Amino acid sequence: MAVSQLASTELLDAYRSMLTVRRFEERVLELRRADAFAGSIHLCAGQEAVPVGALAALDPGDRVVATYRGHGWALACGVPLDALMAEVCQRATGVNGGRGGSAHLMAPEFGLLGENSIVGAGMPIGAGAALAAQVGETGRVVAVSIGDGATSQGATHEALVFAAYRKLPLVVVCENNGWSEMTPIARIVPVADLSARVAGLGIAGVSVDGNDPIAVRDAVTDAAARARAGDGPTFIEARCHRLWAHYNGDAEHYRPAADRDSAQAADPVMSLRRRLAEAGVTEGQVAGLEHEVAVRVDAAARTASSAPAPDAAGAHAHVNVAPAAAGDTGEPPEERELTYGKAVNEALRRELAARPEVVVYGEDVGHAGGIFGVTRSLQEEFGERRVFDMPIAESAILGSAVGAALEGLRPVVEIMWGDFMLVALDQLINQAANVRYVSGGQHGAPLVVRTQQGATPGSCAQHSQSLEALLAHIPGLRIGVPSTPQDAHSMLRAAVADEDPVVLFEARALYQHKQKVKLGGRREGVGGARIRREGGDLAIFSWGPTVLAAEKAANTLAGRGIDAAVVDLRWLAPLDDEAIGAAVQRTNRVLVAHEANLTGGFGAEIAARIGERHFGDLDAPVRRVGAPDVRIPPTPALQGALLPSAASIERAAERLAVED
Ligand SMILES: Cc1ncc(C[n+]2csc(CCOP(=O)(O)OP(=O)(O)O)c2C)c(N)n1
Repeated sequence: MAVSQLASTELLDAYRSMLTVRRFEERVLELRRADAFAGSIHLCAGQEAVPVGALAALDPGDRVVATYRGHGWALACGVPLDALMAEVCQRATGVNGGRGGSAHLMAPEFGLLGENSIVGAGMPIGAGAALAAQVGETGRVVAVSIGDGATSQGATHEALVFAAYRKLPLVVVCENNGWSEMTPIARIVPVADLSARVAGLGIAGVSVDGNDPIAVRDAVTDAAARARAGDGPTFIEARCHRLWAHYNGDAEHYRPAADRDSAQAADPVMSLRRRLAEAGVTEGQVAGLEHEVAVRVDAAARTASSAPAPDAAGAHAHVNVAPAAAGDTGEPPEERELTYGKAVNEALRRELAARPEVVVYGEDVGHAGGIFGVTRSLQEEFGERRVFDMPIAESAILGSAVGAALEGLRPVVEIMWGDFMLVALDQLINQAANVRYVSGGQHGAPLVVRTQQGATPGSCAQHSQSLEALLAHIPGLRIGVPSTPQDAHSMLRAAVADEDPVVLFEARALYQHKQKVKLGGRREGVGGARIRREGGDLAIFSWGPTVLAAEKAANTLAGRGIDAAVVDLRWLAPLDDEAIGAAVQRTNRVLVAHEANLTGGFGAEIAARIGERHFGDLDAPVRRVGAPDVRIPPTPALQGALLPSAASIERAAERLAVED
């Protein structure tokens, strides 16, 4: 549309919004320089036309995922000036009570699912929110803002592959400001149009003038229409300039003066001001608007800088909510003999039947029913919309679960082998685990990750690890390690009821184990150890497949007059400290047995807790049995020399029973 054809009110609205962003960023920089708050800030001066243009094209119910350079997106979403300024200034009155700050704030109530300090990480989250829109048929569109540098990220690529495959209602707005921190994008990426990078993915790509809010609005309007029509994602490259440094402490020693000059010359706020005059808006009108914006932003800055810091007493709060309590499934109780794998399948089937918000997905999970057959027949029963295959893209699997959970789905996703989670840990540790804390308890990411782990004959070093301690280290995650068909079933059902992210490490070695499994009736809560064997001489704490070895060892020891209790801890987070304490009090001797290697294994945590809480009660130090600190070879003869077994547990317990 030619300038003269644009209504002056439309231009004035855009000018007001862009100027608000610019003034906001100026005040933020001043406040930071005055030490009104701490840390780095990444300001969006020069890029205001992108969020303002994009939001002009979106509907009120649509969603936005932004980056650390996201103040403009937050303002365009309608996050109130005062609450936003206070958050940037790390105040109690901030939109997240000072827990998000400039780079990691969120306001889903205004459609802003969050900023992100991890480059590219918002992409899978946005794809997950788009998945929720598609599954829930809400008609919503999700816009994700990324930088040019983020186009090289694996998470970005994975999310695009996923969005193209599922035709998700996703609009990616790539703000190409020419710089990836201190490196020009042109030096890294050998294509002039970043939008060309998505052509091979089957995604529509366009490049537009990101200095022009109307051009951005029009591109997003087309993309949103395509998304709402079910035609899938669009990638929009909005070419713009970074007017200021990458962050407040950046002296830009690497940036040629000419580049800075061209950014100044293209200043979108000044350009739009000139266009206002061409469209017949008087200088008086413009000056009035500018005064009004300055007054509002200055007031927000004043209010924020005099607002109180968050109360330090609350610093511990909102890591998790209380674990899911026991409840009633509403299903008639019954008992069936099931394998461990089938018990998981039955839990998924019942959750899919009971809760329309449950979706189940992962690699080979849909049509084929999983490489171990655990999800077999679920797609036939519940349809391709709720049970589906994923690309080989673990960041997309885990990250989309975060976005989908934020938007009301209950994703239960499968990571085929625990070892594969390592390629996508960002989405669990930096994303899922953070949501509740950063939002001051206002939002959560209730999702379940099922995976399987451990060594079996022939499994190589990249398919054998026991990684539970790695994730149990992360505040915000719940970790379960079921050792029986019953627990594989019950713990999964409890996990789906939980309001926080749960990772369940199933035991591949046990998938064919059979047991009578109680189904329906009462649903367990999350947490709680299980006493597998009573005993007064010593207590063996264990979890996962090692519990079986511990039981076998205890039975043998009983024949020799040593009475060992076996406690299956089941949940490492939340950990059943009461059960640990009770077993310590009864026996005064503790052995921890796990398959993972010892250094930094979860046994070390248990030993430390017992040391801190029960030191005077112990008759001997806490002893541990686990793999030595080596890699796991596939060869059974070598595995046998490394992995804990009933025999090694038995030997350790026998020594411990007589230790002074
Ligand atoms: C995964 C990850 N790698 C590196 C960084 C450090 N880092 C922060 S911003 C940035 C530049 C990103 O450039 P771009 O995507 O173009 O966005 P812009 O900063 O220009 O908005 C880098 C490398 C990070 N935060 N996350």
